[in-house]
Amino acid sequence: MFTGPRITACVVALLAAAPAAWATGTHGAVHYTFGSPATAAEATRTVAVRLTDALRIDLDLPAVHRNEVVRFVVTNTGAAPHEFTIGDRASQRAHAAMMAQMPDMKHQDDATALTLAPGETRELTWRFDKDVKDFVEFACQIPGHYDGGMVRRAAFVK
Ligand SMILES: [Cu+2]
Repeated sequence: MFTGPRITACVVALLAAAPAAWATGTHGAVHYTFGSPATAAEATRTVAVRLTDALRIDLDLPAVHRNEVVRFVVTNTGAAPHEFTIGDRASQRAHAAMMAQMPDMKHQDDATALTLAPGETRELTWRFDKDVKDFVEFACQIPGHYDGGMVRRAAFVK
């Protein structure tokens, strides 16, 4: 069983905001409806991602396949902070609602989200081991960015 990052304020808030989309297990464990955290060493694929001030997420990932482990190497090429979050439609909507309430929220201990300063490069590795309806969603949840188009989708292939 995954017993990784402790539950963060962000995740706790999401649990409150969207109880149907999230479920807790034993103490300290976080379970996601759209996959599981993984390590870079487990990756079966590496994808470069660029976040830009034009509110674009540049990545070449039209589809993810079930059980693929993808290492995202994310660079913020802009002059403003950006985020890279992974989820499904429901979780991204819940995250957007949270960020509207707490716009300064950071995600240091959240396995599904990176907050990147200008010029920064960080990594996130994700195992797509749970069926996602229709598509996986990648988004920047800094207020105004998601609505400005800072979202990309990848089809989920079973
Ligand atoms: Cu952004």
